[in-house]
Amino acid sequence: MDFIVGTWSFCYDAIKQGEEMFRNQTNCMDTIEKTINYIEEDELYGPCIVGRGGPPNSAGYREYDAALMDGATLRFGAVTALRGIPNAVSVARAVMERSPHSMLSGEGAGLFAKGQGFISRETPTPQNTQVPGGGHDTLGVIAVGQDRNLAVGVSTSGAPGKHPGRVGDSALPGGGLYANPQGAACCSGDGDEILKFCPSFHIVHLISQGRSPQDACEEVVQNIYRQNKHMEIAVIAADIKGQYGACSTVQSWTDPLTQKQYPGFPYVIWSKD
Ligand code: SD4
Repeated sequence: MDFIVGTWSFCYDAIKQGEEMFRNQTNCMDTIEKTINYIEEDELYGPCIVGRGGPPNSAGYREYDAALMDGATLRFGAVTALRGIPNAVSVARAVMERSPHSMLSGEGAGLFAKGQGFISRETPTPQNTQVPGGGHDTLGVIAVGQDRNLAVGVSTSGAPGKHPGRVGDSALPGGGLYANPQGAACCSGDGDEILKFCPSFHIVHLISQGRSPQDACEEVVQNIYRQNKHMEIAVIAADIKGQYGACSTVQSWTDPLTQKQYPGFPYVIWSKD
């Protein structure tokens, strides 16, 4: 890999853990899937809202949204409202690679996953979960490879206490993530609002027109902020030239492990140099 960029502080451990592998890894999809799986599988990261550690919906169980998109080919796979399978990004990848479809949802996504050998394993959900920053902790990862390709992936258990079947922005192409041959972007935040703005598509569109990722992120977040001053959104982006950017309306965040509060929106970058 040339570099990897991911949302939120918990991404640091996942990236650190895979560091040696990344140096020799050329496949962006493998890099993204492994990085996201690390957090999805770790209950320690409750109360962030990814995988096994995520908070339940209003009916008391977790439903996952996850997706992957490849920049060069626009290949895309997603699952939404998937129950009982925390490594949802791997199911999204299976949709992309082993089905004729791009997105599967709810019960149908679960049936597909079972058919592909994924094991349903619901773990107990925490009581009275306090999610830092109102629950905006979706994990998004962008990888840019030495072979000059790039890809993006996201995984979330979604807004805490959401209605069963609710789908947020995270797994929607153009909403929570997008990639084309020039750039990639993903979001975290209030998905019921974010999906109205297609921010990931907008950012990548601006990158395709020659804007830097930082510029593109700022323009899109400012544009959204002008229309809605109350929603939380955080975006990261990268381009094929190896530049990255980020912007957010997030005022502060709480470290899920230490419960300490910090200003702004944290993101993590790993670069081979
Ligand atoms: C959702 N966007 O389901 C997700 C939640 C989230 O950080 O934070 N994201 O609305």
